[in-house]
Amino acid sequence: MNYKHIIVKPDYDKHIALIQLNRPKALNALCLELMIEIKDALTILDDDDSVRVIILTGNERAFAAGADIKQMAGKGAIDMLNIDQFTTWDKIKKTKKPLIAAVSGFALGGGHELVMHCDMVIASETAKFGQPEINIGVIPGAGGTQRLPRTVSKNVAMEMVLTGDFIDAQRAYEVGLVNKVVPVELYLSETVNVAKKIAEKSPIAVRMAKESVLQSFQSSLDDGLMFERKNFYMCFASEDQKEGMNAFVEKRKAVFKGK
Ligand code: DAK
Repeated sequence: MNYKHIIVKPDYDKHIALIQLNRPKALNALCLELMIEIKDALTILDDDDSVRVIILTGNERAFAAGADIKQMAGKGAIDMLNIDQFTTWDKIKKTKKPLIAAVSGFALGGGHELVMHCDMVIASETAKFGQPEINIGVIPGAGGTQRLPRTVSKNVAMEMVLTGDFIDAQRAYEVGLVNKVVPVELYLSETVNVAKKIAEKSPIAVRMAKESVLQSFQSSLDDGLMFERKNFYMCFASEDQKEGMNAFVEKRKAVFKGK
């Protein structure tokens, strides 16, 4: 899997794939080509049965400092409409496997929106999160105004979106934007530790669980409960359910095959 703006390691660790954004000179700004590469890589990894968890990361200085402002600066509304970036972003949103962001340095604008497309976030102490689009005369365009208030409080979302101020890793942890903050030298290895735990579970149950949690953001409680119920029953169609419950009864560790 050779790309220009990202590095992809399908077997970074057992059942764990890694996508690393790789435009360091531009702080990993998300040019259109980079986003298409992420979409392509995710499509392949999501279909690869040997991959159970996907990690998305940048480098120590930046996860991503946002969409590429230099690429956007001269565009008009119809140009933006015709570029139709949502085909790309929607694919990221629909990734079936767990996506974990390993964030160090800047995660800003579209970079932060990309982080919010992930299912969990491990941050280095040096991470900085923000929606600074307001400083350049626009607003978030890849879900920031909608996902942020669903993740943190309305007031924190307003603060970030209206002032454009960055928040540091500790505050991001306190407001629920990240799962864990670790020293910078550990942010990737700690993400792998979390990914390993998930990779040992039944991939079918993991998929049902991810789908069900995400469904809670777009349905009433009763509709969501019905969705969960169907996914719960679906697990009983898997060999993994038999293996998991038999292993418990037999006092041994379950070995899940994703079948
Ligand atoms: N775009 C392009 N280049 C960028 C960039 C960006 N977002 N951020 C940084 N760079 C480049 C700088 O231009 C500089 O390049 P050279 O001048 O050396 O060629 C290099 O990265 C290093 O940056 P600095 O010299 O500025 O480094 P500093 O440490 O001084 O400052 C900074 C770091 C992150 C505070 C600063 O670079 C900065 O404020 N960057 C811009 C952050 C920002 O405003 N981000 C939001 C962009 S708007 C959509 C999807 C997504 C979006 C919209 C729609 N659809 C699906 C429709 C997203 C929009 C955005 O993200």
